[in-house]
Amino acid sequence: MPGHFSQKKNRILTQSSPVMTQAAHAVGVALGARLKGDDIVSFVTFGEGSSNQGDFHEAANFAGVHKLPVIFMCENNQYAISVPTKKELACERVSDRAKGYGMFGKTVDGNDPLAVYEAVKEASERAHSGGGPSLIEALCYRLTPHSSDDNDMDYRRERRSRCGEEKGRSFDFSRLLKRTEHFDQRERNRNRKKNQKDCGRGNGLRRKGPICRAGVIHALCL
Ligand SMILES: Cc1ncc(C[n+]2csc(CCOP(=O)(O)OP(=O)(O)O)c2C)c(N)n1
Ligand SMILES: [Mg+2]
Repeated sequence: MPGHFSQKKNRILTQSSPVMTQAAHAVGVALGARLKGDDIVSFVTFGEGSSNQGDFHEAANFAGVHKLPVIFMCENNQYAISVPTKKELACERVSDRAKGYGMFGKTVDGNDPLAVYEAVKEASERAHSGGGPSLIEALCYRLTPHSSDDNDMDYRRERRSRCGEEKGRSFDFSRLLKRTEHFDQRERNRNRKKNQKDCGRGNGLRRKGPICRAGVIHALCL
C-alpha cells in the first residue's frame, strides 16, 4: 500500500495493516540497539483504538521491564472507526496506562504542535539518559470520516460543529507562527499551490483506473 513506505536512510520501518503490530517491532528495534551499544530512541505511533490490542500491552510491558528507549505516541482522535472512546477505554486517558508498565505517561493537546514537540523532546531525553520508555497521548478529534467507505453521520451528529472548533484552534497556531521569524508568507503560498497541484494530479490519475487510485491516496497522505 502506498502509505506503507519505509526508508532505510532515515531508519523508518514500514507500518502494517493489522493495527498495533508496530509496537513489538519498535521494542525489538530498541532492544537490538541496546545489545549493539547504539544510542538510539525508537519512536512508534498508533491510535487510541489500537492501544486496546494485546500487542500494545505486551510491547509496553517488555519495554517497561527492560527500561528500553522507546516512545509510545498515541494519537487519541476519540474514535476507532465508529466506536467512541467511552466504549474503548475503562480508564479516562490512554496515558493512565503508563503507570501499570512502569513508564512515564502524559496527555498533551494534540492540536498544539509546540506542546507535542516539548513532550516528545522530554521523552527522548529521558530515553537517552537511561530513564526508559514513555507513553504520550496527543488528544485531538477526528475531523473526517474514518475512510471513504464510512458515513460517520450514522454515529456522530456533532462532527460539523466540533470540526469548526478544531479548525479555529489550528488557525490560532498559524497566527502564532506569523509572530516569529520562522514564518514566511511567500513560502506558505508556494507550498499551498504545490499541494493543490499534487492533489489535482492525484485526482487526475485516480480517474484512469485502479493503479492510479493509489496515486491519489499517496498525494493526500503527503
Ligand atoms: C488487528 C486489526 N483489527 C482490526 C482492524 C480494522 N481497523 C482498521 S483501522 C481500525 C480502527 C483503529 O482505530 P484507532 O487506533 O483509534 O485509529 P484511527 O483510525 O482513529 O487513527 C480498525 C478496527 C485492523 N486493521 N487490524
Ligand atoms: Mg482513533
